[in-house]
Amino acid sequence: MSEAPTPLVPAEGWHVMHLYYSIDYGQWSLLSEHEQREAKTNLTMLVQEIRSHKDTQLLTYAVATPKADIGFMLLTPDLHDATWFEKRLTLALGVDILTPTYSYLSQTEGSEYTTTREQYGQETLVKEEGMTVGTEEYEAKLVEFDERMKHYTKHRIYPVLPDWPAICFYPMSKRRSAHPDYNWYSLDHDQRAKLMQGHKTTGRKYSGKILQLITGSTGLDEHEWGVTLLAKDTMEIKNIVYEMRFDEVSARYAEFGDFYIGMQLPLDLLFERVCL
Ligand code: 76R
Repeated sequence: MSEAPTPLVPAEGWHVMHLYYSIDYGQWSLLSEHEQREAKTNLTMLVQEIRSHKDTQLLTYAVATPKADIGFMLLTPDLHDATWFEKRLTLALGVDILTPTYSYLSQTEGSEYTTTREQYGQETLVKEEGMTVGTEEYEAKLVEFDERMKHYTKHRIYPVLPDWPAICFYPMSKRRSAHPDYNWYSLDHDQRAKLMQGHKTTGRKYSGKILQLITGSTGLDEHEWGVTLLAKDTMEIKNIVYEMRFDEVSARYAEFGDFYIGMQLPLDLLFERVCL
């Protein structure tokens, strides 16, 4: 046997796959009750195996509307593992039961627009909140900021996703039109960073209500980012996406792919939800 392949692990972060399947209920109905039970046990065991793999998370969800029936979000460092898990998930209920209908490959990544300590001090504390540099209040706010950003930066590269019931996924890109006012990539970094300020302010309002993960996909898949939003109420998803449409970065520069809404469920309940 040949040696195991060299791992394909990004220097920083993990690979992420969003996987959507439809169920072939015709094929499923041809299985005996015993075979159906066995198939479900197979998938359950595989999900457990994947979840026990190092640095790996697998979210399982039922998909609302017939765009798909079952969805998985897989986060794992090595692309070999991701692909091996993905093929086995496709086959776990038996050949021809699950048909992939949509998928998206991306990687966790940091952001070049993350607020710096200096920006926060100058723009938010001094300009917006009228504080004086060096005061006790100012310093306390900076300590709070450092703590929050340490958490945020770590979350973007090595996230831990909660089991919140609603999961929304959509891919997006920033516009590259011939018109310079509508070409994100022809703006210089300062202009882009400035535009991102409004986005961050809107985003922070949803802290605690929306858990957002932006993963990068340039060169990996069709769009430039994958947007994953977890929430306890689908209204929060609708609200944040609506509100962000008014931010200049989204209003002027964002282009979106299809939207998928899922309900995170443990497998036994997921099987029931999708009539398996
Ligand atoms: O505080 C900071 O400095 C980090 C703030 C931050 C950055 C840099 C942030 C916060 N985002 C950043 C970058 Mn975001 N985000 C989206 C979408 O539908 C749409 O219109 C856009 C989809 C949502 C819903 C969202 C939510 N964000 C980005 C980027 C650029 C990629 C990069 O980083 O280089 C994109 C494409 C993008 C898209 N964003 C937040 C949110 C929310 C809820 C927050 C607040 C997070 C928090 O503070 O807890």
